[in-house]
Amino acid sequence: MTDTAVRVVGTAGHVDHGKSTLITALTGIDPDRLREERERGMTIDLGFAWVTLPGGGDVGIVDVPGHQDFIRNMLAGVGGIDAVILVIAADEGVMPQTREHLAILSLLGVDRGIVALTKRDLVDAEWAALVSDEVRGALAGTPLAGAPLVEVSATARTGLDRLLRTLEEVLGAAPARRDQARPRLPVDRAFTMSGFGTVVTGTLVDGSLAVGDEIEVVPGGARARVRGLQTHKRTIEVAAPGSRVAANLSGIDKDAIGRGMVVVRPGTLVAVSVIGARIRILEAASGPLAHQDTVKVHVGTAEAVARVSVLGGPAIAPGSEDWVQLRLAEPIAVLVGDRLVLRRPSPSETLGGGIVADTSGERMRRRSDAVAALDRRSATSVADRLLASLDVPRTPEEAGLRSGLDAAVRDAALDDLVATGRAVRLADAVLAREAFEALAVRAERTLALAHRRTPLRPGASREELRSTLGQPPKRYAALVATLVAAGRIVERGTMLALPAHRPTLSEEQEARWTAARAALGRDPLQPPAVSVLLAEQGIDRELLGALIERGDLVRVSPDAVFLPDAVQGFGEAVIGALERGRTITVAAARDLTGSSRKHVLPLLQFLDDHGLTRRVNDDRILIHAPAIARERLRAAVGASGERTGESA
Ligand SMILES: Nc1nc2c(ncn2[C@@H]2O[C@H](COP(=O)(O)OP(=O)(O)O)[C@@H](O)[C@H]2O)c(=O)[nH]1
Ligand SMILES: [Mg+2]
Repeated sequence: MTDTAVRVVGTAGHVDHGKSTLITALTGIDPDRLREERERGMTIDLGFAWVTLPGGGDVGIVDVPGHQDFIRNMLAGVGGIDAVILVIAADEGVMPQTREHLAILSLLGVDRGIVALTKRDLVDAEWAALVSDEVRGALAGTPLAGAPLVEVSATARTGLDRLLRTLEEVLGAAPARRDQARPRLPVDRAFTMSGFGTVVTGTLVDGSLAVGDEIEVVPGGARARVRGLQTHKRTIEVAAPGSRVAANLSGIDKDAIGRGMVVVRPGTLVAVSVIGARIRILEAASGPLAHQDTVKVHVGTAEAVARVSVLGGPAIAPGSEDWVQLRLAEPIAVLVGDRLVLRRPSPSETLGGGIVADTSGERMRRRSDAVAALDRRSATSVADRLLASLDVPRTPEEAGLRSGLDAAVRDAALDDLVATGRAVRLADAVLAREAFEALAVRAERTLALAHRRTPLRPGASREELRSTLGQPPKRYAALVATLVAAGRIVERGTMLALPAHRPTLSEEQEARWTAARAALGRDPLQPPAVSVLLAEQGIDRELLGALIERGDLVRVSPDAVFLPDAVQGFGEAVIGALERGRTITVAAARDLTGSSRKHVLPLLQFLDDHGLTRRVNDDRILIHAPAIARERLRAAVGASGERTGESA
């Protein structure tokens, strides 16, 4: 027993051509499990069986109904299959549902399979050859054109071994099922088993499922846990992508889950009500698909009624294709890249199908905009597809989801886009260069507006800017850092500003400042406290901030400001003294500069803080050579505000 080749095949073909009988002959399991099916001798719903191939691998088989009344069940069954066994009765040959199933397989991208020419016991060799030719003609131009044809009889049990060997060859050439670590189990059956509770079955795609996993059911959002797993009635711990799975779920009622829903890891898939897709209408369709037509959309095991907006013109003629937007009556769980089939409800007919290109739900006002957006999203190059999904910052996972790329391809393409400057990283997210530019320009405009509204303020607060850009904190911080590094905006204390912005004072404020400067200049090393400036000179906090910003004042401590020249002079005096005497005490600094202890303490602390001096017990010593200390002093006095030409 090998677990490596976990494959699923489906049957297809006209009613009564011998599909179910063939599966029973091959597997010993009668796929017609419903009493009604057994009574009527006709498959109504999906049936399931499995068989061990000659080489040892197991293959699951989904048996579908052939009758045209049950095409919807057939569609639910062939979603995740690796290959098809197209069954054609040798006595009847190609019939309407042979062609319809063939068309559906082609729309769903099932391009591997074999033709089983059944009921071979009922015809002679000449007739069989004739029908074979007819079959070749029907397959011509379809993805199954080159499929091997095997003549079998289920009742006489001829050709069965050859059929299995051929099936093994076809499956051997099939690519491994993709594993995107994002399992999806489109549910085809949900039922209760006494002693177990709710069980769902389906063909698992895109990832594996393990016992103990927490899952979510989409749509609906119900949560549950995987209590047990089986494939082909064998109990397993982990189900591999591409396998038939029966999952026993705990914590969920049977009524909360059914065909059409998808079991996923919580939060990895959302249901959508608007789908953008490129749709091809079958050559054999009875008429065009017109704008505003009502159709049935089939994707995975789900189906939904939808209104069609044809985007490129009034209608899509048989044999041609166009973009459409499907507005669904009920949301369904789909991903970009999923195949879908459109049917007309009555008279029942398969119209065509295509690939989901957009699930963003955006409704474009103009058709041309919608077409352009969909063209971009479905662009053939991987990088372009990815880029099209980066119209706003998205995580690699989100971008991959939207562009239908798996992790390895996605990450390589992202690295390339970032390296070539076509995309920009912001924390956990990436966005297209144009989208980044749009954000950058919005940031600049917001700041320009803030500067105009509050000319005195050094800038806008980070929170103000963030609220207009609407980004989560980490991405916003990364955006600001990128713009600062590029010199497009500057940080002014806790504020952000355009580099050219200088706080501008009104005439009246300038007058107040002139008076305050005179007060500060009277005894520059013993200036009035901030509280006094406020009370007596009308220098409020905002004006004070602007003056510091302009470089007219140096903030030495939260409550002490000095004129720049005073700080400069004090610093030079201290450096000079330390050049001569190595250490200086607070008292010595006070006497040297003719200041007071109250003022000298914060000034000395300021020098410490700016890396000129260091405190050793009650003394200060120079950290570096005097030349370096002088340079640091200039920087410290200048850096507490950006010095403008006039005040420097
Ligand atoms: N003589 C003969 N009859 C067959 C063979 N396979 C199926 N049948 C009969 O054809 C009828 C339809 O078969 P069934 O498997 O239900 O067809 P399905 O609708 O394609 O699943 C049944 O009466 C079968 O007994 C076969 O190889 N030879
Ligand atoms: Mg059948």
